[in-house]
Amino acid sequence: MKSHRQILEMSGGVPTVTSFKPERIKLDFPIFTRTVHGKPLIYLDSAATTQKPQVVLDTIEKYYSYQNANVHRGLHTLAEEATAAYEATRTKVAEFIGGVKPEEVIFTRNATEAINIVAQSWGEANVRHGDRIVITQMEHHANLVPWLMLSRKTGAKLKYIKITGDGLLDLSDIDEIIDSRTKIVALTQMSNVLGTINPVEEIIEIAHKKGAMVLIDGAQSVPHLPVDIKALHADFLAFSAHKMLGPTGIGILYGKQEFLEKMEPVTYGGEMISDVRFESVRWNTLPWKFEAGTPHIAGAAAFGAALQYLQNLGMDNIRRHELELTAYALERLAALDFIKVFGPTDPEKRGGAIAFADNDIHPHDLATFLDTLGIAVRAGHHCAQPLTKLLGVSSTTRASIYIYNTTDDIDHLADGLNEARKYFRYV
Ligand code: 7TS
Repeated sequence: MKSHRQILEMSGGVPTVTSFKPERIKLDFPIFTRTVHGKPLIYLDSAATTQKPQVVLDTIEKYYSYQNANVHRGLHTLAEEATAAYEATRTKVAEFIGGVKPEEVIFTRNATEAINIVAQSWGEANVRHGDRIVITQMEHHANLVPWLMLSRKTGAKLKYIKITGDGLLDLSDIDEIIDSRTKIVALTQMSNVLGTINPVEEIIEIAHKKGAMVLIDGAQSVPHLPVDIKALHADFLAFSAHKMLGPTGIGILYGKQEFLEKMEPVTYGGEMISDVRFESVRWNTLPWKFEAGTPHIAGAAAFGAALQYLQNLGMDNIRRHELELTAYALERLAALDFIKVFGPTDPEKRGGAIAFADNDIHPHDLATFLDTLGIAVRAGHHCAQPLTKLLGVSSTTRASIYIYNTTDDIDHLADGLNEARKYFRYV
C-alpha cells in the first residue's frame, strides 16, 4: 500500500473530484495514522476545529524553511515571496466566497475577531440609543457577546429572532423584529449546535428593505456549503481558517468596500498606516487599514493550500457527502431510544453538527467514555449557553462531521453509545 505522502505526490498534492471518497481523503491526513487509547482515531469534532491535510502541513513547513520573511516591508526576494504568498491567499479567499474584490477581504485572527471588528468599528460609529440590533437565539457567543456589549455601550435594544421547537428560525414575526429602527442583523448561516441552515437570503432581503446592514457568521457554513456572498448581498461575512482544513490563528472578515472604506480601524500600529507624523496619522488603504502588526503569514500561505484542497474536491460535492452522512447519522441515532437529538430532523435543512443527549448519562461522562474508544466528540454548551438553556439542558454531546468522515465512523459512534449504556449500567 502506498503512503499518503506517495499518493499525494501522485496527485500533485491534491485530490480530484472523482476521488471524493472519505476513506481515500483520510489518507491525506496524518492524524488518522495515530491511535487514541489503543484505538484508531474517529474524529467527530470538526465543528470545533478540523484536521489538517498533509498539503497544508507541508506548506507551513516550506514557508518557514525556505520563504520566511516579513510581508510588505522588504525589497529582498524572501520578503517579496512571503508577500506574494500572503496576498495570493487573499485573492483565493475572494474567489472562494463568490468573486468579491481582494480589498474587501481582511485577514483577522479568527471569526470572533472579525465580528468584533464590525461591532466595534461599524457599530460604535453607526448605532445609537433607541436603535435595534437583531441577532438570533442560536448564536455562538462570538456573535452574541459583541452585540450585547454594543447595545450596552450605545443604549440600542438587542432583539432576538426566536427558534421553533424543531430548531428552525421562527420567522412568523420577522417584520416586527426587524423594523425601521434596526441598524444591523447579525446571524449565523449554520448553527454549531443544532446544525440548522438558516434562510439567510430571505433575512438579508428583509433587513435591506428596512435599511439594516447584515453580518453573516459563516464560521460553520463556509467550510461546508458553497457560499456566494456576492449573490447573497450580505454586507459582512466572518469565518475561520481552522474550521476548513487551515491553521489556527487566521480568519477572515469580508465587508463591502463602501462600508469598509468608511470604517475606522480598531487596532493601531505598523502596516495599517500610510503616513505618520508626531502629531497626526493617515490610515493605509484597504484591506491593510485593518491589519495592524505582523500577520499570520505562514497561516495565510497554508490557508491557501486548504482552500485549494477544498476547491479540488468541490464545495457541492462536500455538501452532498455531508448531507448523506448527516442523514445516515440522524437515522442511526433515531434508532437509539435513549438518545434525543436536537435540531432539524430533515437533513436538507441542516449540516453535520449533531448535538444530542442520553436520557441518563451526563454529556461529559459520555464524551469521556467515547474517548476511551478513540471517538472524539465534544460535550458542553458549545459556546452557545443561552441556546443550550433554551433546549432545557445544561449541556449536550455533539458529534460533527467533515470530508474525512465515513459511515463507519457513525457506526462506531452508535455502537459506542450502546456500550456506554452497559458501562454505566443502564441496561
Ligand atoms: N461562530 C460559530 C457559528 C462557531 O461555531 C464558532 C466556533 C465561532 C463563531 C467562533 O469561531 P472562532 O474560530 O473565532 O473560535 N465554534 C466552535 C464550536 O462549536 N466548538 O468550538 C468552537
